[in-house]
Amino acid sequence: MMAQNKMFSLTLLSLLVVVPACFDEEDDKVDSEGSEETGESGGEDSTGGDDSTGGDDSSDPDPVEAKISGRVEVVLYTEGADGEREYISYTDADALTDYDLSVFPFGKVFVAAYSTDEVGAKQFHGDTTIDTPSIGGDDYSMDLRKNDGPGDVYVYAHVDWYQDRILGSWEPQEHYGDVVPIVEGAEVTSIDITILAPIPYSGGGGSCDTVSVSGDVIITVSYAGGDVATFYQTTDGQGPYYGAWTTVSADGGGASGAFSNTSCAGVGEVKLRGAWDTNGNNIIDATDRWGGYISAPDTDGGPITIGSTSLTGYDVQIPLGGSDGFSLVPFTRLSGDVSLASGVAFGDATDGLPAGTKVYSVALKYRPSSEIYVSSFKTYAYDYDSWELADIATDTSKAYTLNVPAETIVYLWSFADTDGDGVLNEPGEPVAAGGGESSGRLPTGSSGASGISLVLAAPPTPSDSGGE
Ligand SMILES: [Ca+2]
Ligand SMILES: [Ca+2]
Ligand SMILES: [Ca+2]
Repeated sequence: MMAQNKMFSLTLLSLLVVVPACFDEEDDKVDSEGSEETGESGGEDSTGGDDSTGGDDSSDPDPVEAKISGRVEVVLYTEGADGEREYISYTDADALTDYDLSVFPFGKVFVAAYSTDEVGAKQFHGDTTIDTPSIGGDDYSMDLRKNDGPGDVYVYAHVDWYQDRILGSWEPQEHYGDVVPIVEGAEVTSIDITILAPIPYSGGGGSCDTVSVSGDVIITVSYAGGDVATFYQTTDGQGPYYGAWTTVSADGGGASGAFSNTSCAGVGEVKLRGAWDTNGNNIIDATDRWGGYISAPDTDGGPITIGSTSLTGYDVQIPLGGSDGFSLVPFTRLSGDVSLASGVAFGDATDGLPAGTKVYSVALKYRPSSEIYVSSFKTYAYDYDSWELADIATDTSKAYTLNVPAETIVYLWSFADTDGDGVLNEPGEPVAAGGGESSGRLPTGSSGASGISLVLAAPPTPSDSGGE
């Protein structure tokens, strides 16, 4: 394994889905496909001759432009002695770390909208960067251009937890909990995302003998500014480790510069990667141009092995083939049904729930420890369903479906708010934990889970006939 002084063993790690190079089409020039509809004339539109009238021009859909806005907040968690995620405020976390948590302790927050094409490749349609995020969250707004026409997009946010200006696969990220439909001219608001982040790590890495890997970074496409980061990834694409930044200079049709990365000796087999800050937001993100170590021009050199001596002459080419960036973690779904342990209808006169009850099924971000306020679901929950008793009185079960991030931990619960005060898990109020553990802990995996029954235990019976 790798020298771990910067590695967190948290399960932020994402499933590594390859992100092929499908970046920034709209930046400079419109390249080949997706020609413009934006009045620019220009594009040779081969196929159909004259515009206007045309009628059945059945080819590609017209690009659409839209705007998405919302708010991103980074909230903290800590892990209890039993390894369960627990909510912690910045103020309380301040006492546990050397960092000053009276100010936002992490780097920039990147927000992007993307969809996946028929072969699973991610296509980015818009992005924005919050340069100086705040405790308590920040508003964002981004313009989208979707060259493949109307359709659904995913919106996600990613924070530079390590402040190395490279967004990594294990840095906290979160998707908005549903797809966002995009049509021409749409202005979609309230796409709010809460990123769950571990409190800053204050342990220092130990010292070690260091070695370096050096060579040239070569950008082989038209260069219009922006620095390059070189770094290591594990052979399955997680990282970065040991990033270094290089300034490159225009050179022929592209750009080049010398880089050197220093790491502990004996790191072992890694991928040497390079990424160019194409969009100029001063961090490496999913929409930038990525590349890697080459053994010859345009030839992927494969993994390198970092042992006890420094390596020289290792060139990095950007872009390189279908070089992937890092994974994005889409959401998945948890589903099942909620019922009463007594097996009767929710509104059953003797063993059902009292009038005015509201029933919830919720995927929490933290282990519930005491009362939970519905009003704080925005912070505490990934998603929830709820029902008024009056609407489900004759049902014996209700199906729920919750959108949750893939490859994370959720705490799946059902609550019956029998006094309808918006405070759940109060003494005497029925609860049910999903996932087979008393905490309701449930790894979401890559594809979620279905058929999870949440059985609300022992509804308090009106004290006339002490049931069972
Ligand atoms: Ca980072
Ligand atoms: Ca960038
Ligand atoms: Ca209550």
